[in-house]
Amino acid sequence: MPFREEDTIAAISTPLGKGGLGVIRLSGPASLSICRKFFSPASKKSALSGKTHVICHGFIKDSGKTVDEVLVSPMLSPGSYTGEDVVEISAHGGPVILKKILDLCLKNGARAAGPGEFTYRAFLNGKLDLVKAEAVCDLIASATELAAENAFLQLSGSLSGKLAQFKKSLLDIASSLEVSLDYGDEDIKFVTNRELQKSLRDISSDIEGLLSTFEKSKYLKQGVRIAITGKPNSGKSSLLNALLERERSIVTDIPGTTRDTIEECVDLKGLPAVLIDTAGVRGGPLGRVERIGRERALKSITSSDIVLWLIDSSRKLDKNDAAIAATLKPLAGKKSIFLLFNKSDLPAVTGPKDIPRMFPFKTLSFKISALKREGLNELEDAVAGSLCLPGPVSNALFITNSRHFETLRKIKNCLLEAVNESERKSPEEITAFHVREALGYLGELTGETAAEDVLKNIFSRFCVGK
Ligand SMILES: Nc1nc2c(ncn2[C@@H]2O[C@H](COP(=O)(O)OP(=O)(O)OP(=O)(O)O)[C@@H](O)[C@H]2O)c(=O)[nH]1
Ligand SMILES: [Mg+2]
Repeated sequence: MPFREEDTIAAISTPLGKGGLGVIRLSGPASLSICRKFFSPASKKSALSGKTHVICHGFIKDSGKTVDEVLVSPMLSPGSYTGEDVVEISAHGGPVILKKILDLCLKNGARAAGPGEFTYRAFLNGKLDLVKAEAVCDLIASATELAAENAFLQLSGSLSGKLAQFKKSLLDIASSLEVSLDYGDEDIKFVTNRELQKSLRDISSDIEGLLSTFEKSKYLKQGVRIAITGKPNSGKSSLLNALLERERSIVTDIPGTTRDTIEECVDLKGLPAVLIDTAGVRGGPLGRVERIGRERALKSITSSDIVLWLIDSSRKLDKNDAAIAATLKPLAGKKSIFLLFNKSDLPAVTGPKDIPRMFPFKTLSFKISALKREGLNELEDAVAGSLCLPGPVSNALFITNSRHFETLRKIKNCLLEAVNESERKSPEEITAFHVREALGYLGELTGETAAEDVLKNIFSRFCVGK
C-alpha cells in the first residue's frame, strides 16, 4: 500500500452488487475539486461551494452525458471520518454506475484507495487509535448481535479507555522510580516499595481480568460448535430442524436415516453457533457406510464445545444408549454435556434418575419435544448461559483480538517482572526498565509506537472502501 497522505484517494464503500444506494468515498485535499469536475448541481443552492456537512443534489456528468442523479456530502477537515476533506457520493446502487463514477474520480486525479486506507488515514490523523480501528473491522465482520455489540463497545472506546488508564498509572510509576533514581545517592524515596508493588499488582490483575475473557470470546467470532448425538431415532435431526426453524435434515421413523454429519450456522440467543447433526450411534456390528458415519460423528463430538445428548424418553434405555454413554465418558468434565429427554409429548418411560448407573457424571438435563418444539427456548438459554458470555446489555468488555491478547500478556509479564525485582530489592533501574518495557508494549497496542509494517499488516486486512 502506498499510503501517502498528500494524495486524494477514492473507493466504492458499499458492497459491489445491486442495491438501492451505493456510496463512493473520496478523501484527501483534492476531494472537493475532483468532485466538482463531474458533479453538476441541480440548483445554485446545491453547488459544492466549500460548505461542510451539507447535502448537495445534482447529476454526475461524463463528457456532457448524465451518468446518474446523486446526493453529494462534503465533510471537510478536520470534522470527517479520516480527518481530511471527505466527499461521499450517494448514487444508485448498480455496479456499472458505481464503477463509472469511481473511474471519473480516478481520471480526475484521485488514486484508488488500498484496503483499509480510509481508516488508516483516520488513525494517522488521530481520529481513532489502533484498537478502535481494529474494532471497525470486527464490527463489519460481526455475524451476530452479541459480536457486533462487543465490537461497538471497543469502537466507542471501552478498551482504549482502559489502556489509557494503564498508561497513566504506569507513567506515574515510571516517573516516581526515575525521580528516586535521580536522588539515588541521597536515599530519598518518592514511593515506597510496598506502594509500588501494590500499584503494579493492581494493574496486572486488571489485565489478567481482560485476558481471561479471550478464551470465551472466540465464541463471539468463530461461533460455538454444538454436536447433537443420541441413538438412532432419538430425534437428532428433528432437533436440528427445530432449532434452525427449517427442514434441513431428513427425518423419518427409520433408524439410521442420517448417515453423514450435517453442519448449519444458527443465531443462538445472539451467539453465532454451528449445529452439527450426526449419524445415530449404536452398538453391535456396523456396515461400511455406518462405520464411516460413526467415525465422523465421533470426530464432531470430540471437536465440539458443547454436546447435546438425546435420549428417547418414551422408550427404555437400551444398549445403544449405553454405547453413547461409553463414548461420552472420557469427555465428562471436559466439555458441557446436556442431557435432553426428547419426545416429552409422549408418556415418559425414562427420566434423569435412570441415567447415573450408565453415566455417573453431573449433567444438566432438559425435557424437550423436538416434534412439538417444546422446551427449546429454555434449552437455548441454558446453552448460551453455560458459556458465561456477556448479556446483550451487560457492557462487559471482551478481548476478541489475538494481537490484543498477546500484547496484553507481554505487558502483564513485564509488570510481574517489575514486582519480582522490587521484591528482591534489585536496583531501581531494573524495576524501571520493566515498567518502561510494559509502556512500550502498551504503545504498540494502541498504535502510538507500532512499527509501520505492523500497521500495514493490520490495515491490509480491511476491505477496500473502509
Ligand atoms: N412424538 C415425537 N416424535 C418425535 C420427536 N422427535 C422426533 N420424533 C420422531 O422420531 C423419529 C426419528 O426422528 P429423527 O429426527 O429422524 O431421529 P434421528 O435421531 O435423527 O434418527 P437417525 O438419523 O436415524 O439417527 C421421527 O419419526 C420423528 O418424527 C418428538 O419430540 N416427539
Ligand atoms: Mg437423523
